[in-house]
Amino acid sequence: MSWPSNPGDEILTLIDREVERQNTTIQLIASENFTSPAVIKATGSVLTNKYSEGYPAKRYYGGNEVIDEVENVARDRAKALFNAPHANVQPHSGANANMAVYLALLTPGDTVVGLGLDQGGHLTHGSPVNASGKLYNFVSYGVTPGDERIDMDQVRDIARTERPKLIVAGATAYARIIDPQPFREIADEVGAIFLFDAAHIAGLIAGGQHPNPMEHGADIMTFTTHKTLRGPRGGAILCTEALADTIDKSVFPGFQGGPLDHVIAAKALAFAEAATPEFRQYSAQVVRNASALAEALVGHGLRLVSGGTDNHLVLVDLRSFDPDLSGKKARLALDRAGISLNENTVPEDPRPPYITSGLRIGTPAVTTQGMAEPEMVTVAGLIHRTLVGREDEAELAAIKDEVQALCSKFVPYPA
Ligand code: DSN
Repeated sequence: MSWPSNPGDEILTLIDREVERQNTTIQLIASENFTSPAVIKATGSVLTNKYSEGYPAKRYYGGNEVIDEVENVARDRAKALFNAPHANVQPHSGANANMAVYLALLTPGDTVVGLGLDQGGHLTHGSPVNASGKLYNFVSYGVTPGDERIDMDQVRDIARTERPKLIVAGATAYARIIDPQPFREIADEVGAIFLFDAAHIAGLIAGGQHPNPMEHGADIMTFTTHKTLRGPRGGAILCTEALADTIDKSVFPGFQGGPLDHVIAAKALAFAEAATPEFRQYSAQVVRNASALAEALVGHGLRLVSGGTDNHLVLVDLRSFDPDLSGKKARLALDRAGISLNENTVPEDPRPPYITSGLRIGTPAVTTQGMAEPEMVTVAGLIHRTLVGREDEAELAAIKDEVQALCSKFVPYPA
């Protein structure tokens, strides 16, 4: 047979351009990473051709003998990596993983407690614009105005008053360790189920840099596989044996159709990579790099929410640096200088989420490409120069040249 082929198709050209962009600019989006060639190979494999609704040995389609093995390997590796009794590796994303958990455990209108979006939480933790906030009665907790750490007294007070069915821990823009233990104690006191959303920090947990919620009382842990964990884009759910059947039924047939078998294969490869001593060193370096970046940014006069970081990211509050500089304006200038990151709300942000007063800066990707503390000092200097010189196109072009020179020493995907 002959396949249609158009080597000049603009999409192929665009893929080449994106490789070039990733190789020559600095990736500081805290939820991004560079995947290994093995992970990329699996996501581009013929496993994408298969339909396998159901679970291993319980499929609705024939020809799944290979896929069954793939999914079993992925589930076993996920369980081993996080010391979890049960794993579901089918969620297409972290948002789907969370939604599947809610649909499994809650009835519309039920009360749930979670970290507010403007305090560092996630859309799926009850934002009114998300299905979670539309279907369920989410009551938000936040960070303290003082040290800007999660206010556990508030979590306890809200839980005692609201008697939620579910308590959600986890964040997308929070730079500190989240101790699962006090959440467990509060959940026990009010009779709630405890979900830890480890989307951002799954790789840090696997690498021993953050307490493992599955070993500290979480009933369920959802996570994404593509952030600090450095796997393909996707989600997964870990849970106790008691919840396994309910969770599985909620993912399929409750919420999703056929699994993405090529992605499940890539997840399995990433789980194996994350179980190595090299990955442990990598995740320790992610944290050291974030600390070095934090210190250097503070040295340039930037205020960090909570004053620093324990994990893979820092959250910069731009208001004291320059009241006229929104997160959005800063991000657009940094884009022109070849530095990719995202604007982010800061606690009690007076600006709307589309504009914001903050920047979220993460080190997972730059650490994968081999950058260490000295480069973080350089990167902080380049960020500071960009913020100061944001109206000066010549300065931005000069910074972009320096960015390119730096990146040329740490090329993630050489030709
Ligand atoms: N988009 C993810 C992040 O950047 O944190 C959350 O969904």
